[in-house]
Amino acid sequence: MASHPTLTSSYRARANLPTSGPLASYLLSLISTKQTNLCLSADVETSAELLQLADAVGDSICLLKTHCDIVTDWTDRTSQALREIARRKRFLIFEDRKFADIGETVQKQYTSGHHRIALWAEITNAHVLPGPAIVTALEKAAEATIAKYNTAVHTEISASPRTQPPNGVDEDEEDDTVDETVIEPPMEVENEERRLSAKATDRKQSVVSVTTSISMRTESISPRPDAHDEDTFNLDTATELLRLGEVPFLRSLLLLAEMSSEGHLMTPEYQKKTVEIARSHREFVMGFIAQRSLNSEPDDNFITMTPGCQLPPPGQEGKKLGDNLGQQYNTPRKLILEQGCDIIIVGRGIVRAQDRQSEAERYRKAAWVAYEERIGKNQ
Ligand code: 5BU
Repeated sequence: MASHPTLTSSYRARANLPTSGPLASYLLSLISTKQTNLCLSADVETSAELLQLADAVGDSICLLKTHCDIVTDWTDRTSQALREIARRKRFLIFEDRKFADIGETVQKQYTSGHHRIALWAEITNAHVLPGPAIVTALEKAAEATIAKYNTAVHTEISASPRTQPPNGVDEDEEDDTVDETVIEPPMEVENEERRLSAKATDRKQSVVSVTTSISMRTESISPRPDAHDEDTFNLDTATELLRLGEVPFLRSLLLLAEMSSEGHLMTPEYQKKTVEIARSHREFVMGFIAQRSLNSEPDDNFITMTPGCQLPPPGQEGKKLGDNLGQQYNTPRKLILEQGCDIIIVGRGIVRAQDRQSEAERYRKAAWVAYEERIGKNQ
């Protein structure tokens, strides 16, 4: 594998590069703070199991990957509850939707329908098979979603008659009689404590149930987490997470450049074109799904996320693993250390374990040790 500076840089150093978009920067900082480059692929079929899994494994992951269309009873409540766990356990959500249609259609698939992915998943992915317009279309839809959200929050805050309370609802400010001219954020939250309705500024300015969630979300709109010195990093994780702040309400895309399945048709030529498309959308495209790092130009700082990862059972080290349906597995060490990948994506390796929480920790440690070895530990 050709050497590239991103292969030997720490996640934190990469977070602070100008080539990291704001969400990528946040994710890299989060990885560094939580010391986890593990993404859980939560391929379960009910909302209850999804939420239980997210809660059990949340501390060990930087990212949770969903296939919302395999959850039989998915509703807006599922996404709301998942977001709440993500906020509490601090991880990002990645819907593995693999868009692959014309621009007009993917915009609708991304923002509408039963799942309304753009409202709750910070990250999604796309094939570039239809050509580069798929990226432009998704980027526009993402921008519209963010703008709508920011307008809703901004209107909410500016409609407030006085300074927003630092924490929690100020009961005195509530006026339940006002429910006209409701401005809904894109994520409609039914929870009583998270009422986001605001009335127009030309009306009596007394409503506005400004809640904790609003104040935190508003702060998170700030584009980039603060850069820290490497040596402030001995503070404990909780303090660091507080300092990092909430996940910003932003959206980003991964391009599929190389699949893990046997005999996939993504040739080196296709991959090359995929990287070129990513380079012309650096703000929106944070990286690739691939089996190796594709960073090659000086400005490349793409994040490589890699499915097809399992630890072999004891005694079977070195054996080629698969699932008899085309999936091919590599170890965290091979993917992170030898192939230069940044985040391992693990599904059944964790989901089918008896103790998912401790198995997730085993994967987290294996991938983290491989990363430390790659960058030369004491950096
Ligand atoms: P597994 O149980 O660890 O094999 O699950 C892998 C997950 O990653 C699963 O959700 C797949 O849909 C997903 N995946 C993959 O396995 N290979 C790929 O190339 C891509 C996604 Br893209």
